[in-house]
Amino acid sequence: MEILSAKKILAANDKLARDNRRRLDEQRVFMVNLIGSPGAGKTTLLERLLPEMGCAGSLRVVQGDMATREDADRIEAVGVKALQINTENGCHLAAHMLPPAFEMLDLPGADFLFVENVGNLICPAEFHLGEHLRAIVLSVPEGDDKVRKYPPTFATADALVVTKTDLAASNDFDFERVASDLKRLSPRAKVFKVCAKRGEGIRELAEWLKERRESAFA
Ligand SMILES: Nc1nc2c(ncn2[C@@H]2O[C@H](COP(=O)(O)OP(=O)(O)OP(=O)(O)O)[C@@H](O)[C@H]2O)c(=O)[nH]1
Ligand SMILES: [Mg+2]
Repeated sequence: MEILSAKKILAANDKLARDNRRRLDEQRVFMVNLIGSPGAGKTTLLERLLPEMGCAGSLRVVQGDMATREDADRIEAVGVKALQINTENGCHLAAHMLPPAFEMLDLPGADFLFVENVGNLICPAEFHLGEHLRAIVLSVPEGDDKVRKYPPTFATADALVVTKTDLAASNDFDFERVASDLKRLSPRAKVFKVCAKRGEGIRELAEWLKERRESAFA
């Protein structure tokens, strides 16, 4: 009997991710995959970031959650077209889930597609979606040891967005330690410190994402 190994499943996912990427490139839509633990502040970040990105009509969001459409509702409340994917028992999004979302979100004409992956710091890392950029979201209350304790995930980061910086003092959060752990795993990754509650650090992140899109499609 033939065994379908995890390696083969990932290879099949990678192929579909490449197909997604080709389609996004053709349509000049820059896809950002946001990965982080449940409650890291991903949706709150998007609620503040999207209005900083410019024209709402040029933005699309896919929300991955096991259940509910609450996150998509939150995004639509800031005026951006969003689609909720419910994975039911699934702990991550996978590349095959994206093409139906592309259709439903009317992708041509968009500049950015943000994907908020299912809240999980481990499983989404291996499943590429065809994204141009991967941002790992780490909130201060999770602790400053997480980068070195979950290396496979952080090794794939193009950006690390540290959220809830208003809680740094009460959590003895060591930003320098986080940055040096990340440098070993993903030297290319840029670090952003963000407090969505106060709107701090959001503009810098928005500007950088726009620059990244411009250079990707130059
Ligand atoms: N203190 C503080 N709390 C925040 C900040 N950003 C988000 N939160 C809170 O963190 C909690 C989780 O925020 P969400 O944005 O829903 O987190 P999430 O990562 O989208 O969660 P899932 O989608 O369930 O994985 C909420 O109670 C937010 O109000 C912040 O900058 N500071
Ligand atoms: Mg969320």
